Amino acid sequence: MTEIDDVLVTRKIVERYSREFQELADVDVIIAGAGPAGLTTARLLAEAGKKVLILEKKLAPGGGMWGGGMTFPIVVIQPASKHLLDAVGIRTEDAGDGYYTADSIECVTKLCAAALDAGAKLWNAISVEDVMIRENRVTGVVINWAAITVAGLHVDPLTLGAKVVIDATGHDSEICHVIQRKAGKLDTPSGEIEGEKSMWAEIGERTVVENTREVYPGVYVIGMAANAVMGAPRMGPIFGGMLLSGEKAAKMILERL
Ligand code: 48H
Repeated sequence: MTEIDDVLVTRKIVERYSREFQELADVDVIIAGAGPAGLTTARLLAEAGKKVLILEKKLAPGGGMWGGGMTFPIVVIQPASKHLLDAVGIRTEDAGDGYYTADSIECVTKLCAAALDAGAKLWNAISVEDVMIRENRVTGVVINWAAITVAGLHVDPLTLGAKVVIDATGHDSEICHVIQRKAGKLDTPSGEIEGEKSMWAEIGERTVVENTREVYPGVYVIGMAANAVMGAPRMGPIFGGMLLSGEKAAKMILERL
């Protein structure tokens, strides 16, 4: 058996991380947020051969999907989005009345595994705190360790370049907020973030797909963030719209890359 040298363990980790950091300093698509919408887009873009980097500020990917409905680990989806679960081997149950259910833990783990298997890279514990803008177009993101942000330390960040940036940060729509603060106008009815409306699943599920769009040159908003930015309702523990939003964004982005 090989002897384990503690310092060599350190070297192996730093060696690989530095190599990967160099390779991924400039990519086709950066996705901020590893919830169901971000993971679905990541898989589809990576399957199409794009260089995709997902940045997630928490340790665990999955966003709001782990907890199902009020921590009952079950989600509901509608038939129109079932193909996006089938594609990654997530088992669904026909619950009658036009609803399917799925285990939320199985959903998160398989959506994530499928994105990685397709070639997307995911870095956790990294926050996207700002964007780079050149000639009224976003050309990349500004990142910091999430632990630094949480500790409130004054540490200057680093930057990563991307042809397209996706705001998949959920309810908080953090990337759009940064753009609004720093660049002004977004492609929304008022030119500003409209704000999320209260629960109405039927409307919210439809609008989350309609609202998936390029909201500023070089930036797409998807998933719950799309409804938050466009002034549409939340929808509770129904996740099909998140997956369909991810699918729509991938199609739109592939048409231009
Ligand atoms: C890096 C960040 C940053 C940042 C946040 O919330 P999510 O699961 O987002 P979606 O859109 O894929 O799914 C929404 C769904 O989970 C949900 O909340 C629903 C359906 N709600 C309905 C209702 O009525 O409440 O994932 C977003 C991810 C999270 O993991 C965040 O930690 C991460 O984005 N994130 N990552 N940099 N600045 N901000």
